[in-house]
Amino acid sequence: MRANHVKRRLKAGEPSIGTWLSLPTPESAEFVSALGLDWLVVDAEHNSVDQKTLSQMFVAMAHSSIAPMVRIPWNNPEHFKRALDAGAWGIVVPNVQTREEAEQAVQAARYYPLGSRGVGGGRHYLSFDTNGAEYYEHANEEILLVLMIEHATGVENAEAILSTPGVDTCFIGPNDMAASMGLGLGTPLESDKPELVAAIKHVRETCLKHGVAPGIHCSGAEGVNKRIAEGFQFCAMASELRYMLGGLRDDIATLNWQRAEAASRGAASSEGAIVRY
Ligand code: 3PY
Ligand code: MG
Repeated sequence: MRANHVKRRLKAGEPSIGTWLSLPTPESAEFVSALGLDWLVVDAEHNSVDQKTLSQMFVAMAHSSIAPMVRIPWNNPEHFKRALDAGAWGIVVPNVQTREEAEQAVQAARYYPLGSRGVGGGRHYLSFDTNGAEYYEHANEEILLVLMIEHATGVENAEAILSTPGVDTCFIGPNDMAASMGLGLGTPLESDKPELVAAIKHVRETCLKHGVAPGIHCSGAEGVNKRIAEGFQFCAMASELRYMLGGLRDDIATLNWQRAEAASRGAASSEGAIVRY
């Protein structure tokens, strides 16, 4: 059975870097999986990724050494079951705000005796390059459970959430966190607004207290470097969509012809016109 290198790195206190997949296509997943990142998270929370597309994206990543993960749409056992049975090595759970929600996520992510994940079907064992028996024996140890704290209530309850047995990693969503604190929808991911900085620091320190690897979404490589220097480990560099749009936009802006015409049509020329991450 393949070992989950992301889980091992995080347990050893090392950083592990990946990106988000926002485009619901196996082709882009395959291209990005060849770039040498540690992991990819298919974002099924904010994009039109259905169950079949998710499975096909995991299949497309399988010949690389990347860890295939998913952010499920919500903390609902059905999403866990189907994503794990499709072969996920890690599950990112949006917006966990209470201890009860954290416990519910652990229950859904782990087989008996740690949880109540349903036993059956899928291509889960193929994803770890093993057989069913070995998968069932080791799935609880190999699968990375990542709970997101991205709401002011989650920050208040960080102690209760992060002390829940079975939680491996906490991932901060700066956009939702800033929005829930009334700081606006356009707050940059690496904002220096004092309330946001204090909330992020509190969650990171609470992670360390409970042996949970702290993670956060970053706007790109510079943001990742900054967050790793602060002590974050599980860091996401934006998404493939943001890089695609950003690169194309920058090149369009250097064209001698068409630039004025594009601008007159209101084409994306400002940072605000590119996706948030
Ligand atoms: C947020 O910033 O709210 C996120 O969910 C990032 O993944
Ligand atoms: Mg969010």
